[in-house]
Amino acid sequence: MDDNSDIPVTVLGLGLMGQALAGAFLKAGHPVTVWNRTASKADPLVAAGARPAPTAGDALRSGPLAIICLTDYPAVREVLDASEPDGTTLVNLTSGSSAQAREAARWAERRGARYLDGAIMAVPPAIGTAEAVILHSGPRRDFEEHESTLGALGTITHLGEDPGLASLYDVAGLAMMWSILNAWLQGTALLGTAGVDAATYAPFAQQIAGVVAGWLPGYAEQIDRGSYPAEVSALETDARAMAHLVEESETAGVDAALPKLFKAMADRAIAAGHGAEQYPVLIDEFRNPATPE
Ligand code: FVH
Repeated sequence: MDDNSDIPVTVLGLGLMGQALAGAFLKAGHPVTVWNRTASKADPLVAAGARPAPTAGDALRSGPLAIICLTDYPAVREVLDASEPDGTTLVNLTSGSSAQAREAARWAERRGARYLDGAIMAVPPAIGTAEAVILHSGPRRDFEEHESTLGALGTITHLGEDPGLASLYDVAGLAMMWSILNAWLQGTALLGTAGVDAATYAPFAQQIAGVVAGWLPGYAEQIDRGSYPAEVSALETDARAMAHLVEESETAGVDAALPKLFKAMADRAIAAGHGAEQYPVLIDEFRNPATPE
């Protein structure tokens, strides 16, 4: 029971995630009002003590804090346009782009509501535990006012005043996740052609991922300084190893598109004179996309 469990909380949207969110607030002892387009989805939560609201507008009027978690931002606007959220602090945990988050914040301000955006970096079963990382962006005062209540959902963080930050961190985190998984699949497919099964390679891949993760703080310093002295390895050395990866993949009949992308970006940086610098110098290739041929 958190120390302000008498604060009422409204949850709009009772899909897989919304149900978990409402359940966590109930478990923390808050009075919870719920609304969902398909009303029957509220039934298990009502049985657990939640109050069902007949409309979203009625739900929003039931307290100072409303969590909304629908499929996408157009759905959020559809629901909120039909209600008067003035005075309520809206915490939008729907996935979307930073542009959609900033537009939603402007829309809420025009309607007299306070708006915090958020990105859930967890699956429904983790909600209510420390493993559930939830990133917030928007006015710090709104975050701080409701921090204790929102903390019932998991480990929450305020990233900054720009409402778009949570979405940007979300997609940046997904970029890390998919890049690591795709790189692991590339290696697994390659080793599979030599009879090495995925379970055998996985611990080696985990060890590599951990080593590379350790490099990030030092590489980040180089990027923020704009200076990339080759303390560990020069980009030209990396590019030669990338050529080996392309060659091995093509010889083994494994898709070489990802290795070729690595090599193409390194070759562009080398052609621009950065071959003797360290790997993070490639940030400039990401910041200045190559013009499509
Ligand atoms: N589930 C997960 O693991 C991920 C984890 C990371 C964050 N996502 C995002 O959370 C949003 C909701 O995801 P969800 O898994 O709860 O999605 P569904 O189970 O499909 O529920 C969708 C709810 O949205 C309602 N809804 C959709 N369109 C409308 C609309 N036009 N008007 C009103 N409500 C709408 C839907 O209502 P109903 O179909 O039950 O009547 C559900 O309540 C999402 O952004 C994920 O990316 C989850």
